[in-house]
Amino acid sequence: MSNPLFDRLFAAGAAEAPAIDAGPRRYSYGDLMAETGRVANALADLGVGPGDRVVVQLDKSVASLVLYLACVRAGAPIVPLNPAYTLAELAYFIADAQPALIVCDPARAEGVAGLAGGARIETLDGAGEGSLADRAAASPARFSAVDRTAEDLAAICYTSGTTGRSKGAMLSQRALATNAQTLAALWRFTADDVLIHALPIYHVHGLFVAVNVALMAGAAMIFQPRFEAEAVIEAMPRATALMGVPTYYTRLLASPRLTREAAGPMRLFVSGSAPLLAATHRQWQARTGHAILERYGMTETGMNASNPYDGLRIPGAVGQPLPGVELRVASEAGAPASPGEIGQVEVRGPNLFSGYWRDPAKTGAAFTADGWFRTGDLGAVGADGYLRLSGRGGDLIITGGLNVYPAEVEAAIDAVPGVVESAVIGLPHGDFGEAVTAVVVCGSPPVSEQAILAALQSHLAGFKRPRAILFAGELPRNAMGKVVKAALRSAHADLYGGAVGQA
Ligand code: MLC
Ligand code: AMP
Repeated sequence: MSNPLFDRLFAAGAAEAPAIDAGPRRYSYGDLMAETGRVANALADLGVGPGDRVVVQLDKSVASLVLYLACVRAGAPIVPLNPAYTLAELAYFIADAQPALIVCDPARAEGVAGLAGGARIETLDGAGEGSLADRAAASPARFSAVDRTAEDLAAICYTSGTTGRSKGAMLSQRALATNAQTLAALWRFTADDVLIHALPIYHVHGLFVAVNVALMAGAAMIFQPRFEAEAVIEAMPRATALMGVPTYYTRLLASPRLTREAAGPMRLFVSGSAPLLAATHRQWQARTGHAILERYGMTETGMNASNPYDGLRIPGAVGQPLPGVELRVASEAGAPASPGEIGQVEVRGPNLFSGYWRDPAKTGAAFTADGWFRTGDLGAVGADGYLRLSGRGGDLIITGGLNVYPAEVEAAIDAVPGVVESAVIGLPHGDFGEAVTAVVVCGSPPVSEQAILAALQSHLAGFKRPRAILFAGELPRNAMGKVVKAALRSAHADLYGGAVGQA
């Protein structure tokens, strides 16, 4: 009888050991266990049973972290969602996931009620106050973790589709537990570590890499509500490790307070979710004396590859397959690529998701006939055994570590009265790596940039809305009539000053 993920998350931390430092409030592993028990009891009282989905759209707080742990303990798959999503975006996820419970900010409750279907709604705000907190406070701390098999689901995480709607990646207890265990060992996490946790916890990086790795090692976390470069630098003397997206590293480098002394006590800086420029890697090493450890993963697979803890961390390379993970590159013809040859990256291993929620057709299409997952990423494995990524098959834009699918943004822009058509591209940007940019063809009378942005406000989360809108008489097309986005990208490559600023 066990709950493999929950058991492992709490296996290493001694009850009295520090787990979370959240400003004035600190929590030991014992406190975390008790808080988690109260929320798990509250979930049970609300009728949330094993397998029931819990949709969570909350600001980052210790309470929202505890809710994740309580869902694992209660056997209820969590569906974490970016708090920046509009109600229009939320409607799809709720209809698709069919949750038993939705937990949202009190300010959102009224709007969410109109979308909830049969789901119950409870609230939690950024300070951890709300109806769920009230229920938990009145509930006992003891709770027997619900029995789960390794194949039972722990989470459903939505990834946007290149075409069509978002797909819910089903993540099992096995996938999450084995991946975090592997990373904790590879990156040498122990109970002596203190991780600066500045990432959001609605995505794989902040939740299943940062939180799971730290807890499984019995380490402590300095839990910051959002990324602020100065707050991270301030925490470094009390910490040993940081995980972040490349934007964190470029913003930290922009601070004169980032020095070798400031970073001195730290032992590990991990980057992932988007390409880390080799220039950033080198600049970081020159300034702090530390080589950033870059790793590669995705929602469907967790982490796949990592630069080594000992040994060479190569700028521009995402490293070697993790222990237990198989990785291959398929050439265009489907044959194994030769060393250095660019092809499709495919992976296999216990870290893989269990398919897309209620979508066997998309699940089937995501795997090769011999059972490997097609990541959609392009890359090459060199003679040195390191994987170097060189782009993606589709037009995916990664901005500040968040994925944006042009098709979704184009559909929203095209729906604005007066717009004839649009093409959305990512252009090099010093802060975000890539910036969402729209090229729009208008009818007569023309529509202004402000009018388009205002119309998008209630449809798209801020990170998906274009940083700039360019107007054109027509879009470049090839002989097949398809918009040639590569031509648009090269024509406007310097719109934000190119990638130079990022180095
Ligand atoms: C916020 N904004 C962004 C943005 N984040 N715009 C583009 N890209 C982003 N990533 C917009 C807001 O809508 C707002 O616009 C304005 O920027 C200021 O918002 P903010 O909240 O103050 O921004 P900031 O706090 O500076 O956030 C930027 C950030 C954050 C980079 C710190 O986005 C972040 O923490 N990103 C990490 C995402 C992450 O965890 N990715 C991992 C995915 S898992 P306006 O117009 O409203 O003013 C994954 C798998 C793997 O990929 O391998 O890990
Ligand atoms: P997501 O769908 O949000 O999980 O994003 C996963 C995608 O992020 C991957 O398929 C890659 O394209 C990208 N990604 C993750 N880590 C890296 C990295 N270290 N370098 C380049 N791209 C990365």
